[in-house]
Amino acid sequence: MITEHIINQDNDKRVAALHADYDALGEHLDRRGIDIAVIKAKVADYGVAVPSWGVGTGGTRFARFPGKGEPRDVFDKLSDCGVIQQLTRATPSVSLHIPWDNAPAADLNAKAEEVGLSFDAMNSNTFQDQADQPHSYQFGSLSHTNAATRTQAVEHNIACIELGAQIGSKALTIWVGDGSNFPGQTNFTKQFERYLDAARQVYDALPDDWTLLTEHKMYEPAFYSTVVQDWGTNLLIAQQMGDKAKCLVDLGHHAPNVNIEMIVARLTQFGKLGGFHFNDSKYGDDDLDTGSINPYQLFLVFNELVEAEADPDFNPMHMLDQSHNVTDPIESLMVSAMEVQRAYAQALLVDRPALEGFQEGNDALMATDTLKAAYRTDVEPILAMARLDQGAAIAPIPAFRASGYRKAVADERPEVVGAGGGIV
Ligand SMILES: [Mn+2]
Repeated sequence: MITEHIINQDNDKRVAALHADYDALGEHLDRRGIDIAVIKAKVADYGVAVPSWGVGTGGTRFARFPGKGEPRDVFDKLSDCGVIQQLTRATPSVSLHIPWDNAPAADLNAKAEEVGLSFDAMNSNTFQDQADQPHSYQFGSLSHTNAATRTQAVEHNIACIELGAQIGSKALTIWVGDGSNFPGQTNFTKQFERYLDAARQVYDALPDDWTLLTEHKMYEPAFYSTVVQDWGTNLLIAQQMGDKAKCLVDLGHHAPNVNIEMIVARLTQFGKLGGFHFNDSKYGDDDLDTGSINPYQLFLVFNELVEAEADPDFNPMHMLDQSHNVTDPIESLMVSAMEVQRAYAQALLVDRPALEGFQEGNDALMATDTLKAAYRTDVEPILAMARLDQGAAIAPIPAFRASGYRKAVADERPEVVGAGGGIV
């Protein structure tokens, strides 16, 4: 972990300028009828989970280039996630992926306590064969034509729930690679029936206070059809299962130009928005850093979330899910967590009574300008002050680079060649 001294040393260089910027923004927001302290408190309360696999270097279908000091196991991953939380105070929890992160629950709990983290959703893996499993997932898992393969996949999901229950997790995310590569290869209807039947068995094993999250994806690893190809199919699954089943929206899993914020609104309206996998994309499921391509879209998603926030039961899970091929994963995850916070802060600035008035009066220009006025506001002083208040870094990237953490872990962790890449 990084010493407080390193963080304070870097903060000392920036604190005077931050106070000046924060006070100026406070005056500006005050003229708009907004109390900056209220926004800062909400930002400070906000957290986005880090995926354990995100701290390793990802890869593409072409190659994987190992990074320096990559985590060797789940405990190294938790150390790296602890650093992200320490410097940003925006990532209080970690989402584990089983079997990649399999370890005794007591050891996971002890390490999480040591680095100041809790556990978010559990992620099962039935898109990849493990060394000791009798049935292959090459032709699917929960929807496989062979009943024994489906049973094996169901049992794996139940094992994930059992481990999760011992480490304080409250959700299971099922993601499958099931689908087809050729027209005619699979009967769409029978395949989906098999999927629903197997998913039902997992759902029935879920504790009462847990949520089952399913995620849609239109292509990859299957390239002709996937069994959960779009949000419509995903919603059908959640409706078929019951109240504990909800839909996960991965920002990268949509066709180009799809109105994702509207999907968010629809799922919210019917109580089926379970959570997010934040990332960004240019062409397809590129797994690019959150907010790096289309920060306005991210803001519009958060505009819907803030609109729904008034309902106390509305509590979707937020996680980053991206692949880092040319950056230090710790740095990318810190920047991405802050981009999510930024979109949230900007969405909190939307003048909602004014927006509603313009909507009711059919003033399209002023309605959209009301959103833009919030989006144009530079909220960085709010985010930075929220970090400073909590003992984190005003500027996490320079503080991380000054700490020498990456070099220190590179010295003790040998290069990992075969580790799992960024996923789904
Ligand atoms: Mn995802």
